[in-house]
Amino acid sequence: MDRARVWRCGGFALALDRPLVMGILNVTPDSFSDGGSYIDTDAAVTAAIRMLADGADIIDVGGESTRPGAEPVSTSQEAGRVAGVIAALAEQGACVSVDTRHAAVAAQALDAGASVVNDVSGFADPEMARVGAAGGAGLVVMHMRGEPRTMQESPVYTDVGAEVAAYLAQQASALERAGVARDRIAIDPGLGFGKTTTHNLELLRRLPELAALGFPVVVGASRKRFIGEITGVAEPRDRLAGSLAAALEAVRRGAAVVRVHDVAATVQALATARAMDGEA
Ligand code: HH2
Repeated sequence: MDRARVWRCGGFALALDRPLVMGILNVTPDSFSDGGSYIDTDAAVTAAIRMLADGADIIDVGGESTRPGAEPVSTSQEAGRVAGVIAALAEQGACVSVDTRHAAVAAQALDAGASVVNDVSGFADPEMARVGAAGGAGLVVMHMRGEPRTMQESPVYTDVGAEVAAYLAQQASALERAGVARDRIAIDPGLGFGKTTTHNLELLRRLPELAALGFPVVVGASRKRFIGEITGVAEPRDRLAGSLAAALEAVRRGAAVVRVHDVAATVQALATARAMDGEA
């Protein structure tokens, strides 16, 4: 790996010489594994501060559940859920990401101090690309097939690895053409977004192909349904061991950032794996 690389996210230059941990903060009543826990701003900020103390590099704040079958919320509702939390965390000096598909929400989040825009729809909306390009935020370009409400109905690919890689390369190039510096862009295969368990596993096996595109690769496997399908663990909160295995294997195959619910456990697992490789 090129050890001098950084991912530029607003005022942060995040060094990519070790895997980064993005802690998930869902300020929603209905997210698949932690919905309802942090709907109150103070509780959300307290949870995020705990994640930062546990070693999170970025806090990813979301105000709309994108779980399969989720109903959309209005952008004003979504922005209202996230803006106060983002402002409070940015004020504390945290690198904050906003997990949104909506340009109006991204714009308000950036005004509130977010340093990253994480778009599960891959900046396909020209307005989202315009908001993302303006200013210096880091951008996570994720692959999704279809819409959250319908995406799991019957996803079909000829070659999921090649199709996801081609899409991400195309979206990243479009952002570069819109004026986004290359070192602001990260890519994400979007595990579970219009993918079966077989597709997710193939994407995890083929992460080196995504890493070879030259952008930091973000992987979000934490507590997802495919881990439940592999292990028979129905309750998302009980999928920590599977989530840790997925995070470690993703990093071993080239992921630069892991998006996780359980920050302390993930930091501990990554530190142990790195020590085994003789890295500090
Ligand atoms: N997964 C979810 C949401 N946002 N963003 C990126 N970049 N990558 C992911 O894999 C990803 C994501 C879904 O997980 P979660 O936020 O826990 O649940 P919900 O969608 O219900 O909020």
